Amino acid sequence: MAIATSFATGSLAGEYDITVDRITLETGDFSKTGIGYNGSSTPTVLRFKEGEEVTINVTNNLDEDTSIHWHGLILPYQQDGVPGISYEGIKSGETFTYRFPIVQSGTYWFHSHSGFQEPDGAYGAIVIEPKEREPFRFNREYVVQLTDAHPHSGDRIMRNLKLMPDYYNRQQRTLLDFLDDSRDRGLASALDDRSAWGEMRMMPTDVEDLQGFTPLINGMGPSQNWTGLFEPGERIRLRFINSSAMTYFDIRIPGLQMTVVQADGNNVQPVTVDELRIAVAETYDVIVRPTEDRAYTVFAESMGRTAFARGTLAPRSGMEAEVPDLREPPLLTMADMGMAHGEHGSMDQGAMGQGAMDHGSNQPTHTMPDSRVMQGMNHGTMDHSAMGHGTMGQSSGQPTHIMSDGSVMQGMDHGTMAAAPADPFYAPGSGLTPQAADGGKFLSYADLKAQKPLYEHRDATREIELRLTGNMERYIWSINGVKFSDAEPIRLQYGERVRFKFVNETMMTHPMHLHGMWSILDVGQGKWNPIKHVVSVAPGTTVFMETEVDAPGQWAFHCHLSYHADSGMFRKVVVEGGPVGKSADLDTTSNHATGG
Ligand SMILES: [Cu+2]
Repeated sequence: MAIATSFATGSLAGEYDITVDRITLETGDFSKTGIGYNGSSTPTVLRFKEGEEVTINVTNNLDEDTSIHWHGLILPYQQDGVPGISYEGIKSGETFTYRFPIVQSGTYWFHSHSGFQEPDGAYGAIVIEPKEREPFRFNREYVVQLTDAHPHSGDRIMRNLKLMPDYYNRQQRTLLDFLDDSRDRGLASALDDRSAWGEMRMMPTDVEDLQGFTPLINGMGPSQNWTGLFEPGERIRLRFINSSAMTYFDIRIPGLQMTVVQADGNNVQPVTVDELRIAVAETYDVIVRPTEDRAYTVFAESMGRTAFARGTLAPRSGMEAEVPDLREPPLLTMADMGMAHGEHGSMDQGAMGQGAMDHGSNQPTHTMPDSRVMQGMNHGTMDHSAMGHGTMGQSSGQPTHIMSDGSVMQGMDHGTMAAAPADPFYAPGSGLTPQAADGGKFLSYADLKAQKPLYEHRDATREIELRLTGNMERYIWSINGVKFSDAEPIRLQYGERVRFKFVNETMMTHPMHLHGMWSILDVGQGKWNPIKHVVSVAPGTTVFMETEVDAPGQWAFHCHLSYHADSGMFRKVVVEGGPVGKSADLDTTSNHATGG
């Protein structure tokens, strides 16, 4: 075979050209001017082979600077494509040539790291064929690249969010909802609940802070119905990529189960599910096997249930299957505000703009009055030290979700909690814990195990705590209460194994993305912990990841929600030291970067 020959002679190399252009985006709901690659609103798919030396010439046809970041690829930092950290970016009219070896396989993507070009359409897919045979079989494959196309430009969205953080939240609860609550729960508790949310200056519907978008699959809106063809009985590999600016999707294909075989480009031990949630910037490869001669809907609901992407798998083009309705939007509970675990001592009340909440005076516990731990929490099988719940206040007796004014918080609904199995990646009692549409299996991070560990397992040499913080009222997002423009870089030493502790003190879910090095997500499986490039942290939870610091240079580390990254939830990481001749010549003072 040609590939084998190429490897033998060491000459496998490919050259690729990409132009960055103004394009017109037609979603079926609206049309707007956006940014695309190679003159097209259909995302470009780059196909590489593991071991290949790639040369990619990127020509900027815009009248502004651009950049391309190769999301999830392990490469020299000067090729990473983040203006202000990796390089200066690509000026209007110029061509920048990237050169790097492809040292991995799997599904990845690329996007602009300049301003809001990515939300405006500047994204594409990367598929890398492995050197060795894959541990699963498939007859054909499709890239299924999701995004949340918005009629407003990214710049306009950011301006509006800064003026009015709930500008795009169309699900604010109404008087009618309030009367419903009063009828269901009694007027007093409805009032208490209402005032608690009011004091926190947020809404229980703040699951998505950007609404009004049209989800696309491979550049096509629901009415345009992207379709992938199959022959009944074939195994089809779907490479899901979430290239949204802001939107998590819950994906299902009614009538088909999905066997997850890769997460973020790395093989995982296969797990068969009915539905999965894909965080912004994640990728999941699944295999489906439709046996019937009929169409199936690929249905991806936004996590806040305000919109859906829809595509079709069918034996012949033009076929359609039933399209499900959106489910009821989830409502945040006080558990999502960090009330569900014992991290309150570290909450920065000032930064959260919630001076009225007196966390100090109530012990958040999930211990029943008779001091039994609540059923359904499944603490027995949870590895507390690994999951970071070692500080949970289990012993102090009172089941208190009591506000400072003495009212008991609503929305915790302990009765129904007992029935649902606990998922350590969602705060207990959370309104966000996903459930499969028809009662089937929903993928959890806890299900992900590496097929083949990339690293020898060892204890971390150091722990770094990163509290995810924000001020919803001013639309400022930060880490440890400090936004990027005021922050010192995170300094790592080559050869360390660093354990990152994410404590989400906000009401939003944040997909945290470290460039240049793998993020080993701690699901309590030791050497089998999955290897990822994005780690999603739900409200009120503490999540750990570890990184073998094996890439000298300077890297970006940020929330992948575009408007969170831009408003400050972003850090520069400097890796000091390294093998002789390999350590980077660092500019460790500059702290300027843009984009998500
Ligand atoms: Cu965020």
